[in-house]
Amino acid sequence: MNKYLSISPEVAQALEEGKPVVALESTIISHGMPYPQNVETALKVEQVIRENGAIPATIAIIGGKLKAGCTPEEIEYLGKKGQEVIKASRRDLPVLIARKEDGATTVTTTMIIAAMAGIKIFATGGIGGVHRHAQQTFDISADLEELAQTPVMVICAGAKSILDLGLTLEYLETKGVPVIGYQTDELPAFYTRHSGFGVDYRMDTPEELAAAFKAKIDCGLKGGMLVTNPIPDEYSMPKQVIDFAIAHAIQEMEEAGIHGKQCTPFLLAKVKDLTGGDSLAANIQLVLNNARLAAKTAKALCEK
Ligand code: PSU
Ligand code: MN
Repeated sequence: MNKYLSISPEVAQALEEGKPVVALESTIISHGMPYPQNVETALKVEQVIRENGAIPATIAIIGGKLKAGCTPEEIEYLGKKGQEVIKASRRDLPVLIARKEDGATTVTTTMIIAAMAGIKIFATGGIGGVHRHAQQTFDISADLEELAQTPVMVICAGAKSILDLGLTLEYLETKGVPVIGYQTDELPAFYTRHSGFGVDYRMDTPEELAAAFKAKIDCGLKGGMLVTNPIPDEYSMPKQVIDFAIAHAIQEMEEAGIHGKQCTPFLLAKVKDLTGGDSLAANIQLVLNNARLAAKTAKALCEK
């Protein structure tokens, strides 16, 4: 184990005893939702994971330490400090460690730290991907490269159509990342259950997900697996409302000349403003739904 990693006693014990553990990211806390809903949601997600038989490990960088398992106080700290916590992707890790700074982990860095700790399953809301107009901007999330190389299963609700979903799927195919639809043949689009794009495979039980992931690990095939779990029907949003908000947000972003790591947070915040509390409520529900599936899958993987 490396000296920069700090695994909480509860998570360390669970891993040692071969019990199921689910990793959770912290960019969703510091950058993805407003305070105090971000903290409430993060704690609720942990509770849902426990209720479904696994141990939660919220991942973050605090004072330069790579944390696998945050305390409720640390989650409160990350939530309250919000946007001031640096959004930490792969390229940021070494600098934040050396400077003993805080970092909110994206899908990328959560996968990295989960893999260091020996955690195999990770639940979140949405992943980054190939942005619209990436042909000009080259804006492709590091999340896709991480899925190509780090052996962690990421359970999400698909990707928001702030991205080019078709190009995101092409990229994942090139990189050899299996894209699984949970109880669906179609890639879900975060707030909505449908995108019009097919997934590689449909699987209907946590056991099936665990078996495929175990096979991947046992064969030494590098990289992760992307499980896309549609938002429950009763919480999904009308497609026109979301499409309108996203189109508007992208236009504003281009006019404002936003680029680099600011793009995703800018778009997410704009979409949230334009759709009011509805999108926040949907966001919370889909994360809880993913946490449930992740806990069950982590359990199934431990039983294999
Ligand atoms: N997409 C969402 N919600 C999020 C993110 C993406 O719907 O919170 C966050 C995740 O942490 C993801 C990161 O890993 O944004 C991707 O950022 P970028 O596009 O800059 O790589
Ligand atoms: Mn980007």
